[in-house]
Amino acid sequence: MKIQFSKEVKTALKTGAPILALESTIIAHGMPYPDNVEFALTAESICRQQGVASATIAIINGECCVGLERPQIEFIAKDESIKKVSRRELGIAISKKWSGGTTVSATMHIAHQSGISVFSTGGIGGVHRGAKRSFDISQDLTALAQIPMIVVSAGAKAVLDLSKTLETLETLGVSVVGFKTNEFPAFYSRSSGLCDLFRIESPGDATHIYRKNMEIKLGASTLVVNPIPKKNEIPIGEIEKIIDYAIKDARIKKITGKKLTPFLLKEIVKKTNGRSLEANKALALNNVRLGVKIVHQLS
Ligand code: PSU
Ligand code: MN
Repeated sequence: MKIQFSKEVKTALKTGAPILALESTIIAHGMPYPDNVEFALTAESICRQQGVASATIAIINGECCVGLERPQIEFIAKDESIKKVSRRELGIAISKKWSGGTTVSATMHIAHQSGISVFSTGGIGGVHRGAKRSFDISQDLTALAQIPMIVVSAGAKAVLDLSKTLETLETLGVSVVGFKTNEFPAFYSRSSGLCDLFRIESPGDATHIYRKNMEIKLGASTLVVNPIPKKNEIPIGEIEKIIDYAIKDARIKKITGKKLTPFLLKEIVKKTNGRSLEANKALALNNVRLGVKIVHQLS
């Protein structure tokens, strides 16, 4: 697979230095400009300060880029025509020379092909509410089932059916562990009421389990779920009404498929006067911090 590496990532790959993969749909479609640039640059600087190469992954003019230069980040964050590229669309994006943010599934694919084993995101995609009718289940789940990496996320996005998402992760054989919790986090909130997770206490626990999963040739990812910091959380009771409202609005406006998640996130930012955006940034950066510690343990 042809991959364009940044200087930083190329050097790290050569010397075996620690690398953390980061995605770009969260930049292009998950947050508004200029918050998204600030977020992306902060995420990268957290990595660098801790001696980890930051590998933000995106498609630029049909090239798979691993590690972006600042103008490329600005481009992904600003350009209105940037696509949302999932794993099944990677070949199309390359063939048609698209520029696009890569989702969790596409980012995992490229990271794995690059030899990178740890990836931090905000919240994974999953089973949408109303999936009984719509069949809308994110490719993120199948990618987690098929690609053996460590993925750090604040649970799955709160707009989803979290209980069905967790059940599906089980069906697909994904090894889910809670970082200092036995409860599946609900993205903006720390609790979901789903309390059956295996709890780990340290980044070392995560890497030990991942190594064992690799030894037994599990094939699926080790998903480390990391709750949003207390000071940034929006209690589930408060956010739930707003999510319900946004989902109803999406139904009325007939927004489906890959447009649905970005639409819901945007509506929730509007309805919370930006509080959900601050929460989203905080939880994603918190996952970067944990990802960095995990990468260090691994190398
Ligand atoms: N985490 C965030 N914001 C986001 C995403 C994750 O905090 O926007 C993105 C990821 O790229 C994920 C995608 O793969 O949302 C899920 O989209 P869908 O539900 O269409 O599969
Ligand atoms: Mn979908």
